[in-house]
Amino acid sequence: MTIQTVATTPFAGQRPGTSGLRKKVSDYLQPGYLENFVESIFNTLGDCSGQTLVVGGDGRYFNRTAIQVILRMAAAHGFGKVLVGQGGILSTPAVSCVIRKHAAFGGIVLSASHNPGGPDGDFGIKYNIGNGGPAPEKFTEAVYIATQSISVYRISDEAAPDFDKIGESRIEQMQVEVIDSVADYAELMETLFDFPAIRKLFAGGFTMRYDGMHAVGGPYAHKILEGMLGAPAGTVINGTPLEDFGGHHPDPNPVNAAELIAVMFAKDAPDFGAASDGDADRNMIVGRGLAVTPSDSLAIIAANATLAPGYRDGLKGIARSMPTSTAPDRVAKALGIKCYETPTGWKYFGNLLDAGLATLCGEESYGTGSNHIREKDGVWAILFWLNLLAATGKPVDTIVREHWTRFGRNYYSRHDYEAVESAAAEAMMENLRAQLDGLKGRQLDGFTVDFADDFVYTDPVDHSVATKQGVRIVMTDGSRIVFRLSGTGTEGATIRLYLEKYEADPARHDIDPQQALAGLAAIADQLSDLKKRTGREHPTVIT
Ligand code: G16
Repeated sequence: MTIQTVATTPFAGQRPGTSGLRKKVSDYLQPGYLENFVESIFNTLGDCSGQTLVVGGDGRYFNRTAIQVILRMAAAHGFGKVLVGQGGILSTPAVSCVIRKHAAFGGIVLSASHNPGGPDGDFGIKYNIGNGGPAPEKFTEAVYIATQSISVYRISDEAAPDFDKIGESRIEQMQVEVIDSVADYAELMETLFDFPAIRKLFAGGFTMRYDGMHAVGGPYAHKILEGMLGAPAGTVINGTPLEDFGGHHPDPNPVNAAELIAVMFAKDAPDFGAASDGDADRNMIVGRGLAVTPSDSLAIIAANATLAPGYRDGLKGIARSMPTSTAPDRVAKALGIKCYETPTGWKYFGNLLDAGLATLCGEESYGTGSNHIREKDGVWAILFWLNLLAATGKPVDTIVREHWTRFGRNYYSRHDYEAVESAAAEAMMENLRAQLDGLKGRQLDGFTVDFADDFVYTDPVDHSVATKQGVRIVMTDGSRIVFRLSGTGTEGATIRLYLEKYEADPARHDIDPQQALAGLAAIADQLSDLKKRTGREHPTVIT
């Protein structure tokens, strides 16, 4: 069989966003669209000969077709070996784990994460580097530049080998090894958490509901929770990955995981509830009658980290994305360690983790993780909470309330305005930026502005600078209003408004968050003129 050199022309708009190239499936179905992007990745990598690549995805529509193309193109580019998850399945954290364990050159993750799937849904591709983490911006920008001038791509004309059965085969000179999708990941989890204590917890009648949302987390939860940890069958619901996620939006938040929330807020609720997203890197933690915010979850994990065997020696530091609440900062202060504030995007944590500056990382967007891999990790976060529940013997709501009593409560909410007309969203941001210089010291409905800026991040390791990472208005009491445009949407623009208010007094820890934040929401609307500019009276989603 031969390597074909196929003539092609550039597609506009192949610039990776917050996390890879996320587009409608219909975009990816255009002849050459996928090939152009993959060719640009390989060309940006340079000499790939003899190298090992990891490939897998969340099982959404087009996953299998994309893997076949990638295998044929990897063979044409001289890769020595590709490790593929059985059936094309690998969660995003599992890709990171496999890259690291097998010292691979890098990996390709096929997922649009929490975005809906199916022929009318979304698809995505992301390249991860040898440390197991998302490629940094300088790489993704180089890929984008390559997509703009591409004229040919190289591909083997041999059919891609079957990747449903574990085993080895070849395409051209390249070895294709189909691996168990869960084994390497499960083995790593066992080194981090007290599995015997969690097994004992389940054996004692502890009940849990894990919602796989018909996404890739299901196989991992089946094997680890019901298999290795002895949780009763039925603990995992919606545990079979489907190409369209059963028509649902696989985003583990109280809005999209409403089924789980209903179970956890019922009278006979299980002790613990959890969910993960399309590619199983996000997580939601729910106790009886209480959904834990991602920012609180990170803070609580950090405050109790030494209860888990893998973190017994303590933390080097914590890192959170800028819009994430400052709850983890309070824990870092108490622990005498640093809390880094990065732009949104897991890629910004990579250097901090590699340099040993941070051990735990987290984001408001239901992402939590640590230095065990270089992606956020939904199942890991759920296991951390199980370890915590087993070690303390306390229920989720007691752990959360005790945390608030000790550190204070950071009321927090995100308001999303989806599929807004892009020009209107951009104009709103520009108008906010234009006001920033005049805001310092201004009195706004009982708050005084401490400072206002458009977040700029200088990486402490490689000193790269990321600008325009979100407009923030910070009050003298630490309350914050943050505006930014999402980098993961596929339709128009998504405006994200993040609201945070700190409350130290335990007597005031039971207010409805939307009520606690209503004053800040009104100020945000007044400053941005959001309703008038977008024509939207209400957010599309409130989490
Ligand atoms: C990705 C990134 C996260 C980010 C999230 C939302 O997550 O990895 O770092 O917080 O998108 O980003 P945005 O606010 O720009 O939409 P995922 O789970 O979608 O890969």
